[in-house]
Amino acid sequence: MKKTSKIYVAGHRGLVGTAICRNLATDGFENIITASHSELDLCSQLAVDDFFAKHQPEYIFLAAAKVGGIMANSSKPVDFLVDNLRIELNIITAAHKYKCKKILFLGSSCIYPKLTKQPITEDALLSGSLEPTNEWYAIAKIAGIKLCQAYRQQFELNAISCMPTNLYGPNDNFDLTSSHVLPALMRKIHEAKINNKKEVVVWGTGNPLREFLHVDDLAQACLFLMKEYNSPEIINIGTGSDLSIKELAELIKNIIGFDGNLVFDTDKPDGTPRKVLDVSKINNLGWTAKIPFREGIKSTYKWFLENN
Ligand code: GFB
Repeated sequence: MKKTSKIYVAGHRGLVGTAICRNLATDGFENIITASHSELDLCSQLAVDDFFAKHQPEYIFLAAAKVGGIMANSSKPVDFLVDNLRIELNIITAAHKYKCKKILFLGSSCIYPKLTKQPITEDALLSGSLEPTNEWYAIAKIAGIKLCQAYRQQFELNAISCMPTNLYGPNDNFDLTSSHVLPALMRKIHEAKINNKKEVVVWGTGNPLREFLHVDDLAQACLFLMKEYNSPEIINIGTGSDLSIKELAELIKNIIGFDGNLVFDTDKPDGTPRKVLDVSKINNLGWTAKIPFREGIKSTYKWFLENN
């Protein structure tokens, strides 16, 4: 990938897409193409085809997706399955048709079985049953992986797939009905503090274990893979360490400076009990996460205060 290469970032307004654009710009890439939802509906095959015919991108970061936390995933199965299948199919098909040089597809750690061995190695894919709260999203993402592998096998498209762990950072979604846990707890704890509340409600038991990666680390990993990785096999991106939701809530309380109590709403789902990725494959290739968790949460909180 040259500094002048034509690079299309699909999903450039989301958490991941903004970070990829930011990191591409910092690294001196000067020919980045983007299109907002009103300019290009990625669920429309015709629109995507026209866009590719007009712009002929050489490299594609496929970061566009219908995403959300545990409640959004389980309450909108059609949106999570259909929108994601359409987006992937339209873009990967167009990448082949318009002879793009390389495409990076972003999957998710939720593609792995609910009760698989931890830390999760890439070969756990399709070795067991999925977590029911996000199986719709997971099935769509698995289809995206298989599309990349199929286009590589049949047509030699250089399509690679990476599996990021749970992400956080600037431009995250802080809407309490659709967000992931980290931005949700940040907002709830912040609002409890400024409104002098005595407690904050945390969904589930607080026992599930999750791994969190700052989205700037993810973006650097994506750039690294676009330059260095050319295999049909999926590759994990994460830190390799995790903590419980209760510990996460305590950490955010400490950073924000809230000393009220945590109340656990066990009517809400826990989801998968543990989801920590084995990242030895990408580490051995030469990439590791750099942003310490506490620093990442602090800078994300600063962003939240400035932007919400
Ligand atoms: O981040 P999250 O929504 O998704 O929830 P998953 C993680 C854990 O945090 C669950 C708990 O055990 C939630 O019950 N939690 C506690 C909360 N309080 C809250 C809260 O206020 N909001 C939210 N959202 N959670 C997602 C998948 O699973 O992981 C997606 O649904 C995606 O498909 C993503 O793959 C990476 O980690 O359980």
